[in-house]
Amino acid sequence: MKYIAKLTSVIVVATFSTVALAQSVDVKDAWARSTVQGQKATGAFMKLTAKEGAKLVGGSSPAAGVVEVHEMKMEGDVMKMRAVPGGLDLPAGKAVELKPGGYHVMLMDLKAPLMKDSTVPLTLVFKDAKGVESKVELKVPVSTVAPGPAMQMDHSQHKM
Ligand SMILES: [Cu+2]
Repeated sequence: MKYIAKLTSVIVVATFSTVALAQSVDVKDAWARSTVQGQKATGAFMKLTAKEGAKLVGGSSPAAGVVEVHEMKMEGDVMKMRAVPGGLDLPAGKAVELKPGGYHVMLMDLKAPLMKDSTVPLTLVFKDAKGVESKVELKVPVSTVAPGPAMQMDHSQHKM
């Protein structure tokens, strides 16, 4: 119950788009896919721009037992996903998009379903070229499809 109270108070702070507290990596358009009862894993998606270049090496969330950086790839005609070895490269100044069907932040061992229109706290861990770690704390909006300008629904479902 304590956890829920905490969540409610931070929602007030979070604005419509995700607010990143660190300056080194810019996070835009973050969202996490909602889950149903019994579902143990889901993905979080966003656009990341590292001004000086960095790597997304991991994350954590009070809502999930395990957070990993994943990629999806077609192998033959099977879609497979796996942890990105060594982390996801973020070239300096270039926006890298994490999206359904591609790179994503995988939330596993979920403690409760992620309800549509709620938010999930997510901490991303980055490493710069010198190997120095930095963290970005997010309140990621939970949605069934990628939120976006106008009606992008058809497109986002296509990409799955
Ligand atoms: Cu995954």
